[in-house]
Amino acid sequence: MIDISVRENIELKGKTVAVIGAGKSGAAAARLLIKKEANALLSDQNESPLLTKDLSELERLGVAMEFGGHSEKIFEADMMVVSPGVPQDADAIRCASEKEIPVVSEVELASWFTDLPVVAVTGSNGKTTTTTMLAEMCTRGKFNPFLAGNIGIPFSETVTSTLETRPEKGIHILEISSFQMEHIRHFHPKVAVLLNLTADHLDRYPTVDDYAAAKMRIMENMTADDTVIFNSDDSQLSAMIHTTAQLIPFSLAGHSDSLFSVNETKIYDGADEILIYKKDVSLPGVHNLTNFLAAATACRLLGVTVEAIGKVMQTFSGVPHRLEYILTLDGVDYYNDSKATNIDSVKVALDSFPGPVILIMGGRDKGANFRELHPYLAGKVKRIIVLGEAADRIQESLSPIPPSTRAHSLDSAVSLAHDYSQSGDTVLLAPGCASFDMFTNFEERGDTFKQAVNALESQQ
Ligand code: UMA
Ligand code: ADP
Repeated sequence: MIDISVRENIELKGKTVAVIGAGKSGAAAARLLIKKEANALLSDQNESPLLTKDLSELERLGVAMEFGGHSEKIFEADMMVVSPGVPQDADAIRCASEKEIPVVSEVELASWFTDLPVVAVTGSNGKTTTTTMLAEMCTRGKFNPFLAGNIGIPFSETVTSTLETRPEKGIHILEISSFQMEHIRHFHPKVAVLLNLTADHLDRYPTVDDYAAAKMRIMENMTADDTVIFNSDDSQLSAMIHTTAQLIPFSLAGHSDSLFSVNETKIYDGADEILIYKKDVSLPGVHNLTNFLAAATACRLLGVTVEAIGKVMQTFSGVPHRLEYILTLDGVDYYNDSKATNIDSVKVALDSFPGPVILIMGGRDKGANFRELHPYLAGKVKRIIVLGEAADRIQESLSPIPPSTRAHSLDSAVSLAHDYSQSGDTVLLAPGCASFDMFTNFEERGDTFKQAVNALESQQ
């Protein structure tokens, strides 16, 4: 077995490490292990998890692989690395623990091999947006940020890229999910950014408390030399914070310890100088102001200038599929919020527009309580167009106010929205559901929506 009790003494050379899950994280972890002269065994329950390109590259590097099930070989390993998608109660993990094989997450493994500072962002909503804002502010502030984590780039991949040369002003900016925190031991961000906490992933965790506890492990190894930046407007989140690290709040409501303050029209920096007029902030929605404050607070702490921060607030173009502006046609604005896959993100999307809104909703039902949307629809949403597996339940929960229409494809939903709209309206795709009933993922759903909207323009 590998002794992982002291980070600095961990030695992988010549040891065998089983990597469970051969998605992006597993493949990147295997590459890192080979760099560290370990023997990597990549194991997946699925028959063909990897792309052919990855497969042949890993074969060339000497990674042993088994697909279509986990064999007994994984229990002969000296350590186990787990991909985020593998649940804690999976047989492979339970048995390894019984056999006292050390089990670590992919993010934990990667963290052993970098001394660059880590800024880690977590929360139930807004992680990708805030992480991307942060990286852009860091770049403008002359840092060399390495963006990774749940955003789609495994931490092991960026760490491997920094192994040989320690990049000047390098900094890891990580989007962190609850899954990635499940098997940490030493993972230790210099700065943790906590955005918000609402129920999510209840298909993986028995209770909301279990989900929250996994997320809050981000602070587990932080000390008085580190900083936790948190949204003090979120009382549920604030109540979960127990740490010896320094605490810096950010707040729209106002907090005496926050580095920025906000009034009706402006955002001020610590010196009470105007940082930016709200009307000049590049993204719509109060939630995006919160995301900007979170990113700005982390960046001030790192030494990024207020000028650089203000500039990004003004020019940041957003992340595709998150309240993404597409075009204006006949005076109607079209927005793609395909990543709004839960009720909270639909609420913030609706809060971002004065109305009237034509809302396109539906997809795979995750059991959400659509009735919670009633107060957000009233007086604002003039019609809902529903589609997908959740269509009936949405109609039952929300009708008769506002009126709703059933569409059988996203293309026809766009065309119906166009027919119902008039100048001054906003057409918003904010499904409040997963995409898997009709699409491979939320990106494909958003792209289909954008194509249909662009087609409307070219038909004119
Ligand atoms: N598997 C096994 N044995 C098991 C269970 C699963 O072998 O007992 C295998 C599956 O067959 C599959 C692999 O494990 O081939 C799945 O691994 P994975 O889902 O971790 O795949 P990755 O491609 O490595 O993606 C992961 C994250 N996935 C999840 O957290 C589910 C990606 O987040 C992340 O971008 C990526 O690592 C890079 O860090 C995705 C996600 O949906 C986007 N995240 C959740 C979210 O945002 O809500 C948390
Ligand atoms: P995550 O990475 O946490 O899923 P994203 O930045 O991808 O977050 O955004 C997911 C959805 O949540 C989008 O619909 C987006 O408009 C919405 N959203 C973004 N920031 C916030 C926030 N601070 N609070 C609530 N919803 C948000």
